[in-house]
Amino acid sequence: MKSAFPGIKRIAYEGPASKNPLAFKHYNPEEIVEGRTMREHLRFAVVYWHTFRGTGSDPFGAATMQRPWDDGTESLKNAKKRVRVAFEFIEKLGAPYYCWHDRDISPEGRNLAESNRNLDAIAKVLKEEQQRTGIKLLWGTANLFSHPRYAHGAATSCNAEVFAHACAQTKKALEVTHKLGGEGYTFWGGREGYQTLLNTDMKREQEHLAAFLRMAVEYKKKIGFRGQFYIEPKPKEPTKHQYDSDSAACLNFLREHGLLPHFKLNIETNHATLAGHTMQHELEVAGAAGALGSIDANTGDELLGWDTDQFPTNIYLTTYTMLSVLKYGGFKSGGVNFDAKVRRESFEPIDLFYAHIGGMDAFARGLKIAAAIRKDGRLDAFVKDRYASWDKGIGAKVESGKASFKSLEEYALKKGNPPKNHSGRQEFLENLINEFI
Ligand code: XLS
Ligand code: NI
Ligand code: NI
Repeated sequence: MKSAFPGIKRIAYEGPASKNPLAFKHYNPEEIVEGRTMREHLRFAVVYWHTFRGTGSDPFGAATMQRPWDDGTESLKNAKKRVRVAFEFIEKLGAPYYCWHDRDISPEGRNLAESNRNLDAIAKVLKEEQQRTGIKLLWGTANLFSHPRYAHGAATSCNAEVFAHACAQTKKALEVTHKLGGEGYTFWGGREGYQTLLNTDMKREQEHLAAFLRMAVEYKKKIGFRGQFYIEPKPKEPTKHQYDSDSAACLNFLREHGLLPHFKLNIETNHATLAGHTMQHELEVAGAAGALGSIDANTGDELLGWDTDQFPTNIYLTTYTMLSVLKYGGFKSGGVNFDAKVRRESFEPIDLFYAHIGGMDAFARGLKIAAAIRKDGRLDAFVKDRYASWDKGIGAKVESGKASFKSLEEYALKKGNPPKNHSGRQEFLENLINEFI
């Protein structure tokens, strides 16, 4: 097959002084940071759906993307060709992983059996390309939101027939993920939510969602799939309210249904913004619960209220993200997955390279800056010192469970004077971060 990206060679690390737009300035896969290579820390993944299926269409206009290798049809032949192109791209970029939805790699058939056969045919080509290049599957997932049958949701549909179909589709997607050596599987509740409570039995729908996930856990064990399960929080879009609205809601749901041991979270930057949180907040909530699994690296536009899925280039964002990731011990099964799309106006194939190179460099810088802040130690020391009153005396008594309202009243009465506080020093700390950026 002839090259889809002629003239583009494997993207190399050329260092910060390079002016070559097709080179890494900061992502040096072999460079050691905190005892691990950058490749091992960041575990970059390319998403199949935006990068190879994104057309650039929006509610106001038609497709804009120039993809000369793609004939625009839903044929198996075209789907197979696309796989070769995808692997040429990922290999030239030097990303070690990729991710897919079942229906963006292979066409939906006239019925489930035909869809399954299509998926098997494509999985065969994916396997060949994985073996040829050494590129691995970070996670797979089922698209349970595009087809009209999922208009009312999939696992939370009011229609039990649709629920059954969604389970069958997920079973197959799990098998294919397993067959391709996937290191994880993500559940994003595409349309699992509601548009209006007037027609919705919320409790019943959530119980169905739990039943769906319970069966997935069961089946995972049955087929011996050892990859990590993730839930990806998102508050809205396409529905008015999605049940997996943010990290806290997901954790509560998983705990309520006894599913927490089987899942971690896949946190997406733009979803955090839509939930009215920062990425750092979402990562800290997940991390504190031991559930920080993976990230969908993108960014939203602060002035737009929807999931714009832009490539991340903001160094503060990547620094804060990597500070949290390092704090909770780094990625195990997860990685930095670019769930991001080039703008509609960036329609040439080469823009795909610029976008990913920029995202990878931004994360490499974030990683290096976060490691430098940790090595410096002043930030950590400040936080530790801020809570010093809990390390001894009355604080230690409370933390060890040896205090009561009565004993604390006695203590406070004896102390008499109002307790003395120290400054929170936010501005001082913001300046400290800027020393490293
Ligand atoms: C959509 C989600 C989706 C998941 C995978 O907003 O980010 O792309 O990552 O289903
Ligand atoms: Ni995502
Ligand atoms: Ni998203």
